[in-house]
Amino acid sequence: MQTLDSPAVGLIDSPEASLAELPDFTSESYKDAYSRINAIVIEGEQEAHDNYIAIGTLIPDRAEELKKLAQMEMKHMRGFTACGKNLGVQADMDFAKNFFSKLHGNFQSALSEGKITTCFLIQAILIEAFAISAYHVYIRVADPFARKITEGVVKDEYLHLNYGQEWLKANLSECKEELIQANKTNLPIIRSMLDQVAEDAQVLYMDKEELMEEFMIAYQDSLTEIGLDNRDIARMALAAVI
Ligand code: PL3
Ligand code: FE2
Ligand code: FE2
Repeated sequence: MQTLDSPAVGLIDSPEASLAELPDFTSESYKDAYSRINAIVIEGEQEAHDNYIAIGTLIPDRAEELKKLAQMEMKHMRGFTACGKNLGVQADMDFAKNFFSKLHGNFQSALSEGKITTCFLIQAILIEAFAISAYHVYIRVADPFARKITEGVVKDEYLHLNYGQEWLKANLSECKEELIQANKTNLPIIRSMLDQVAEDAQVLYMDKEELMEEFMIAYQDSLTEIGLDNRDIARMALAAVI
């Protein structure tokens, strides 16, 4: 275990992390955990790309805008692929595909039924809030190469969250019931994904409670923006714990 006195310890200069200890990015245990987490992020960015293109087929007059979001996701995917390469890690893509399979299946069913609200909730709210929380926590403990990339990515993810938010807000009166139902089905899946990744995340010095806290902030802020009141939001958030 490195200590602050150890010469190998890296200190980063952002204020909130100025005294934080960083993991040993070259250790086998770090690389092993990273092979799964890196794959999750690569797969998540790829699926986000596909999902925005797919939502564009349901709202053709928004297809151009959605294509721009999708292109950003491809750029994110390439960035995170480079992060893995930089550490000499081979991403475990089979693991990642399985990790996303439930959410992927639910998105595909919603898509085939033309349920735009459910598609936006899954991709633009739940997945983006999950990504934002993970990237915020990761930035504090990432290697310098990955930190730079992740800082660029997280700004884009807010644009994506906002995009979904704006659509849901504009359509709230017609979509509220579907939104609540879709949340009830899919928030527990996000919760279990977080549980599944927690052990590997800890190896990267990413704390589970911190991840949950960041997620709840992004998620609740976004529901507020959409126009839901505190009681609705509390009810919706409860789906994560019961
Ligand atoms: C949408 O733009 C992106 C979707 C990606 C979802 C990622 C979830 C990440 C969970 C694991 C936390 C690790 C973060 C570390 C980054 C290398
Ligand atoms: Fe992304
Ligand atoms: Fe995104």
